[in-house]
Amino acid sequence: MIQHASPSPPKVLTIGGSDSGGAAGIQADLKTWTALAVYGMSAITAVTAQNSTAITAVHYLPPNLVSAQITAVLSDYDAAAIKTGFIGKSQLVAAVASSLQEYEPGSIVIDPVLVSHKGQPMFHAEVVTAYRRSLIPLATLITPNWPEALLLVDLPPSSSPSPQNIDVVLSRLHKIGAPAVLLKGIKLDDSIVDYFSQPDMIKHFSQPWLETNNRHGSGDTLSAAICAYLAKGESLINAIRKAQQFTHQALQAARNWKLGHGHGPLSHFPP
Ligand code: PXL
Repeated sequence: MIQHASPSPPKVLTIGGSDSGGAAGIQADLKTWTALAVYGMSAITAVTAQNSTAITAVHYLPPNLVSAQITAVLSDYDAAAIKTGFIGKSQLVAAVASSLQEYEPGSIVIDPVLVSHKGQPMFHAEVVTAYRRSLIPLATLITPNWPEALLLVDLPPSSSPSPQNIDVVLSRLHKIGAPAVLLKGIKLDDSIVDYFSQPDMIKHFSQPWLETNNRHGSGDTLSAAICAYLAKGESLINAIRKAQQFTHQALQAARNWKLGHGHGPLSHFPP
C-alpha cells in the first residue's frame, strides 16, 4: 500500500493537570485531540494520583516550570488554540496568564475547573479571584458548569438554574471579561442543556440525558474538542455543536465499560 504524506495538522496546547487514571485532565485532552487528528501538546500544572473512585494526592509544579513549558511550546511550535483546565493555585493561574499574554494565540478556551463532581469547591477562594482578575479576560470562550459559574460571579451555591438566574449569571460572566460563555450541563427533566452566550445573544442546545456511570472527564473532553475544532478553523458556534456531538458519542460508546470500581472514563476512540 502506498503511504501518502499528510499535511501538517493544526496545533493545540493544553495547560492542566495529569490524571494518572487517564480519564480527565491532560490525558483526556490528548486522547480527544488524537481522535480529532490535531497535534496535541501539554504544559502540566499538577500531577494528581487518582483513579475512578478518588484523588489521593496532588503535587503542584512550580510556577516557573509551568511558564517554561508554555514558553517552550509557544516560542517554537505556536498553537492555533489553547485550553486551560486544572490549575488549582493562584500563583499558577497568574503564571499561566502572564505566559499567555506574551504570545497571541488564536483561541483560548478556559475550562474553569473549580468544583468537584460532588459539588464542593476544590481550591482556596483566592484561586477564584485569580481566575476573575487575570485569566478570564484572556479567554475566547469559558466553559463553566453551574456550580463553577456561581462561584465565579459570587452567588450562593444553592442558587437554582432558573431562567432568571441563568441570565444574571451569564451577564455577570460577560462583565468580568468573558466574551463568550458555554454554560454546560444543566439538567432539566430528561435533557441536558448547554447555554451558549455572547453579550448580545443566548442560544441553548439540548441533548437527551444519557444514563451511564462513565462520565469522568466529560467536561475536559467537551472543551478539548471545542479547542480542536477552533484550531481546524470552525466558527465558535460550529465548534461547540461538533464538540457536543463528539462528547455525546464518546459517552455513548463507553456506556457499558467497566474499567475500575467507580466513575469511569469516556471512549476517545475515533467515532
Ligand atoms: O474533570 C476536571 C479535572 C481536570 N483535570 C484533572 C482532574 C479533574 C477532575 O478531577 O483531576 C487533573
